[in-house]
Amino acid sequence: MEEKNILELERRFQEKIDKEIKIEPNDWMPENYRKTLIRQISQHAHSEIVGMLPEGNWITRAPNLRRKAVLLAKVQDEAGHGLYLYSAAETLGADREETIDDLHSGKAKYSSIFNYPTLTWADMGTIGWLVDGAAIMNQVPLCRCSYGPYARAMVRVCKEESFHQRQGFEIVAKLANGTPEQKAMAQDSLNRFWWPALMMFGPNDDSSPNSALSLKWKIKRSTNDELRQTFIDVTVKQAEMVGLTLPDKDLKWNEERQSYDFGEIDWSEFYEVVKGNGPCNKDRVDARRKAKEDGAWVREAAMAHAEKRKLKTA
Ligand code: FAQ
Repeated sequence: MEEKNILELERRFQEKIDKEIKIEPNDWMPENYRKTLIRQISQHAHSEIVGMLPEGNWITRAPNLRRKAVLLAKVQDEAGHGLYLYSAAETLGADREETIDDLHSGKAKYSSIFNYPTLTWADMGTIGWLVDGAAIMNQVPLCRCSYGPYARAMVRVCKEESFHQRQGFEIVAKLANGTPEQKAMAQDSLNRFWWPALMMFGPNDDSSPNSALSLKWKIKRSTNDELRQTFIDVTVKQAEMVGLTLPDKDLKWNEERQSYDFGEIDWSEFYEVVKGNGPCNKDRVDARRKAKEDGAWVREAAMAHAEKRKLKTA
C-alpha cells in the first residue's frame, strides 16, 4: 500500500482511539498494534492457565468441603479466563495451537508470579488476596482497552477475580485471627508472596519498553508504577485490618504524596524468573506440556467422532 494511504489509515485509527471508539477485529489496524495485542493477550491467557497449577496443588488438601468447593470453582474460572483470552487472540489472527506451543517451548512469557511454590494452605489465601488483588488492579483498566474483544472479555474476568480476591482475603483473615501457629503460617505466606506480587505489575516505567505505545493506543490505561502504587496503598490497609505485617521496613506513609513510600524491588530476581530461572518455571512448563500430551487421545477421539458424524450426515 502507498505510504500516503498508510499514513491516512494510521491517522484515522488514532482518531478513533482518541475518541474512545473500540477497534473491532475486521477494522484496519497498524501491524504493530495487532502484534502488541497478540503478545499481551496470549501472555495473559498463558498466565491464567499456568496460574491454575499452584492452586491445583491444594485442591485435594483443602481443609474442608466448603474450601475445596470454592477453590475448585476458582481454578475452573481461571481455565475459563484462559479460554476467553485465547479466543480474543484468535480474533487478531493468532493460531491457538501455535500460541500454546510457544508456551511449551519456553518462547512465550507468562506472569512471573506463578513460578513460586505454594508451600502451605495459607498460600491459597495469599494468592487470592494479593495475586488476584494485583490482577484486578491491572485488569479493571483493561475493561476500557481500545480493542473491543479484549475489553469485553475483561469485564467478566474482573467480576470473577473480585470474588477470588475476597475468598483469598477471607482465608487470610481466618488464619490471622486463629491460633498462633495459623497466624504465623499466614505471616510466612505474606512474607514470601509480597515482593513477587509487586513484580506482577512489570518493570518500573523507565524500564518498560512497551508502555509508551500501549498507552498511546489505549491498550494500557495506566503505567506499571501507577498501578503498583495504587495496589500498595490499598493493601497496606487490608494488612492492618487482619493484623499482619508487610515485609518492607521502608514502607511509610508519605503525607505530601498521600501515598505509601516503599522499598526497592529486587529487579534482578524478577528478570531471572522471567528468563526461566525461577523456583518453579521448569515444573510449570513441564506440567502444561504433559497435560497436552496426556490429552492427545481425547482430541484424536473427538476428531474421529466428528469425522464419523460428518460421513453419516453427508
Ligand atoms: N511476568 O514493557 P513492559 C492473573 C515482561 S493474570 C512476566 O512493561 P507490558 C490471574 C513483558 O511481557 C496475571 N513477564 O510490558 C490469576 C515484556 O516482555 P515482552 C497476568 C513480565 O506488556 C490470579 C517485558 O517484561 N496479567 O494473575 C511481567 O507493557 C490468580 C517488559 O515489560 C496480565 O497478563 C511479569 N510480571 O506490561 C490467575 C495482564 N511484567 O513481551 C491465577 C495483562 C512484564 O516485550 C491465579 N498484561 N513482563 O517480551 C499487562 O497488563 C501487561 O502485559 C503487563 C506488562 C503490565 C504485565
